[in-house]
Order: sequence, then C-alpha cells, then structure tokens
Amino acid sequence: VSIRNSNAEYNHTLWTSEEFRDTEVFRPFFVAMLVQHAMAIDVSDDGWTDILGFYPNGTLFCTKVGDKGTIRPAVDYCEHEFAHFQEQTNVYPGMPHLFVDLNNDLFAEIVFLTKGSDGSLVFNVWQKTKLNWSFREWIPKITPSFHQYVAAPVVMDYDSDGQMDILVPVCKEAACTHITQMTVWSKDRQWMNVACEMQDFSVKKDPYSMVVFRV
Ligand SMILES: [Ca+2]
Ligand SMILES: [Ca+2]
Repeated sequence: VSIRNSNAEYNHTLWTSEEFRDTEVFRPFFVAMLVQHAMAIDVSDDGWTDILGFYPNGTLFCTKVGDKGTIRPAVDYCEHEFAHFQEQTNVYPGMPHLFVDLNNDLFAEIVFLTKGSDGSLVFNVWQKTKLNWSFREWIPKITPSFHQYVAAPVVMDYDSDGQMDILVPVCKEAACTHITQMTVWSKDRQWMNVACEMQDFSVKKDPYSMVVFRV
C-alpha cells in the first residue's frame, strides 16, 4: 500500500497474511518513505517480486521480500543489481517510471524518468543482462527546446508493428491542461511528432500527477 503524506512523500506498507486460529490475519510491515509510488518488479530474477523506488533524496531503493512477507535484512537489498547506479537522481515529479520491452527480446527494460538540469525529460533505460541490470543510452531526452511542456509517457504499440512505442503528450502549458500534439519513440525510429486533435478539451489530472493518458 502506497499512501501520500503531507510532505510529498509516499508511505509504503506491505500487508501479508498468516493463519491464526483458522482465520487469515493481515499484518502491516513498514517498507520505506519513497518519493513516488514504488514499482513491483522481480529485479533479482529469483521469481519473487521486489520493491523498487527512490528515497526523497534521490537515492535508489530496492528490497527483496521474504517468503514470510517480512522485508529481509539490509544485506538482501537489491540496489547492487544495477551496475554503477548514480548516487542521487532527480526524479521527475508526477512521472511514473516505465517497465516495458523496448527492443522486442521478450525481456522488459526499466525506464527511470528523471529531470535534467535544463528541465529535460530524461529516459534512463536499464536492461536486464545475464549478470545484472545495465544502463543503455537508447532514448534521447526531450529537451525544452524540442518540447517545453510534456506529460507522463504511456507505453503501447501505437503503429501495430509488433514493437512497443513510447508516447509522450506535449502540452500547451506547464500544468498540462491542454494537449497540443504527441511525440512518439520506438527503437528503430527516434522521436517523431504526431498530430492530436485535443486542443479544445481540458485535461483533469489527479493531484501531484502528470498522467493524462492510460492504456
Ligand atoms: Ca527487452
Ligand atoms: Ca510500434
């Protein structure tokens, strides 16, 4: 369970059940205070889902969950699965990270969305290799000179060619109340603008979120 508290931090709790006198009883375990909703991904490739996110200071958080539902001791943290991960990242507020197969090898990549010093939307692609997760420079960032205001990317096979694409809504203003066009990326083709007749509509987002479309 991930609940936003007043300090723009999200309190993460893991609820697991055990049998107690023929009744299933759920108990909460505190996981961490993180900067966004955490992702649930099997980072360590052992068949068990791990919890992945960022601390408010931008440090990567990754932990395995034990089979009793308890968070394992610190030695079982899984940050080390990411080779040479930078110490602190500037997570882009309101932009959920992506978990998608970008190169059609049937293994999903993790794309952390961060904000560059010039305000760019930066796509940090991490690919699962035999040894660990490795950084890949696959997606050019979206700079303010290319598109000044953008909303949260969505992932779908937009052109039905069997390969996943990343669609980024381009907005008229920083609050992203009006969508002017879309820009689309896929592995064989770099960013390409696509017309989108939505200017007459005003978008209502959830608070603290840059998500305007869901697929
Ligand atoms: Ca892949
Ligand atoms: Ca496609």
